[in-house]
Amino acid sequence: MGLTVTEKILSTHIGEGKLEKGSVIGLKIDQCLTQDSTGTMAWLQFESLGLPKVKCEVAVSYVDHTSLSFKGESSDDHLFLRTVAQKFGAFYSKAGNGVCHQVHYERFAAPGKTLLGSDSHTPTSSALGMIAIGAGGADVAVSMGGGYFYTRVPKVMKVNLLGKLQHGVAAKDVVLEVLRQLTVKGGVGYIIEYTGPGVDTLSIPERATITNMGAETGATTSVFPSDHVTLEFLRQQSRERDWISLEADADAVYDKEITVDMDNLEPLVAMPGSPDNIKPISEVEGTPIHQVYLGSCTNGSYRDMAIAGLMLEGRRVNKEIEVACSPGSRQVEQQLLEDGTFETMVRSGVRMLEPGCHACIGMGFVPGYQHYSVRTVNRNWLGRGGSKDGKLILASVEVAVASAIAGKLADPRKLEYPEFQDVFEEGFDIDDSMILPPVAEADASKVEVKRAPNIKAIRPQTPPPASFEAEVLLKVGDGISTDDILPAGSLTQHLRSNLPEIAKYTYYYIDREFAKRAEAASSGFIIGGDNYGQGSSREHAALAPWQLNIKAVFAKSYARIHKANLINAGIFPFETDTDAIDMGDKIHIDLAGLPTGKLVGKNLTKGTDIPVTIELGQRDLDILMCGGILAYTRAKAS
Ligand code: MIC
Ligand code: SF4
Repeated sequence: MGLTVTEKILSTHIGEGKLEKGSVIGLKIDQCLTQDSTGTMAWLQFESLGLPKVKCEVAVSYVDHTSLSFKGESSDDHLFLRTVAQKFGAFYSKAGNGVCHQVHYERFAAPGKTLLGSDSHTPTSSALGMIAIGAGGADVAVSMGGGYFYTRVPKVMKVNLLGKLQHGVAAKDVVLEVLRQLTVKGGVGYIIEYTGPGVDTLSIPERATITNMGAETGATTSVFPSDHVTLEFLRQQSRERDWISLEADADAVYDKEITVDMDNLEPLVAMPGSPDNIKPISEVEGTPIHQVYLGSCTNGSYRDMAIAGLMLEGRRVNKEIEVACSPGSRQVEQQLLEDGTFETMVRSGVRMLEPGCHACIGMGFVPGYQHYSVRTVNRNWLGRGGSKDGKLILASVEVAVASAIAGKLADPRKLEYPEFQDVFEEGFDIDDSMILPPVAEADASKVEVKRAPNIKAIRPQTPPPASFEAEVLLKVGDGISTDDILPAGSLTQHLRSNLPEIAKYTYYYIDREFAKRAEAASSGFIIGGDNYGQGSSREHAALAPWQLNIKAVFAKSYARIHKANLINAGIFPFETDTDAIDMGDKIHIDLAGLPTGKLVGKNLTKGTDIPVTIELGQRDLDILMCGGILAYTRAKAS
């Protein structure tokens, strides 16, 4: 039987367990990445392992989420991240060098390798035929230290790509179509693998848009083969030595298959509220808008920006709206300067920002009350843009620019503009001067890790009692995202290394009293619905409730990364039908049945039983019984 690309890479990286669907394996990790908003926690946890240096082949500490340092605490975080990288043998990508995923696939991603990153869009690098997975900072810390990444062997879903993208239709529309078919839950438990004749027609930046936003389906990652297109891209980056050919065998077997026919695809948008709230442009054309934002790790490539330039040549953005753009990386920015696109953009009225995450995470360019903002980013939940009042529409660069010109949602197929030609096809003058290489081992020991007072150590994790009895302190519905649990943006971004402070913003937009209520109680529970904790890898969304004494979450189902983060934080992720449980109910649950995965809680307020399940591997169970991954790692070491 033939193998998929996924199986080929996983089979060469199994460190523990067997490659059988659903069973837990320990995966060897070749490369690791961290960024500034999850990185301080990841590196603090790495330090607590007591190792002299990172053990994976490549580790990179990026600064992109807080690159403009709206608060001094962020500059303190950057200094910590630089010195800790230098001490322990990692690369450091400075503020202004770009979004981690864009820089990583340009400068480090390599076919056949594995990458673990403390950011949910780490799968972007899988565009080059690698298995790149997002995880919580604790898991990344362990893999930086040479430890395996434990995960269940996912099923493999084939996306059969047919045809070729037509004028005005983009790779973003391919992934929006995948989201339309799968929804934000349809990828859970899968690695999505792209095959079929259409693959050949897509460049690496287009593939990266697709693998990036595949994260929104809940999939572990999305992977493309490594072919002649991959080789060409690596040649442009002067990295052809990293290339290997990697394709699925003709008789490879998949667990599920869907088809996207690019010949007949129309531009799509995700309307406010959720990345799977998909509408064809023809249905929503004419919707008035206030803002357009171009950039992010989804659409920040040279190709994306150059297309924006081609569409804007000889045109101006509509006078009534604001348009801003941040290139994905400094390499992209330099290319835009060299080919003249930067000037075209500025002349047309686009406000050019430095490379980084910026508006995508609500760090600037926050939409006003009930304002529609068209963005080329990947997420549009309530509060995502930095205020709960803005309405975010996700779109391709083509739709965003056509809308910027029209001042309302517009169909790019109706606009004439030249086809994209890559003027850097032969290669580009590579400048890595904003990536500091690892410090030589002899000098590394002399580096002092700089820690400002805002960088607070995590309080000790303690083993759970034999049973819990506590009140439901919050009940929420289906699809709660990590942005709901712990909002991003300028409100909290500078507090990422200060758990006691950032915890005060837990569920800030949903229930402003929650944090105070939880802090006052010595223990408590949260009740959730389906796909609880979807979205980012933000382990603060688990650590902040832990800081507030939350002992367990009862939900109908969980998103993969958040469930792992809850376990790492020592919070029990129980699964149950939560409809009959209400806020204020008192629940008793005995943990004796834990190893069987089946327990019965008691709703003391209602006098009813609550049958719960909890799916745990042996390692998960051990982590929970130690009180969290830090306590577990320490116990193992001693
Ligand atoms: C995001 O896009 O939600 C983030 C901000 O990049 C997060 C990480 C974080 O919270 O820092 C992610 O995707 O994991
Ligand atoms: Fe940054 Fe946005 Fe990408 Fe997250 S999704 S890494 S905030 S650009």
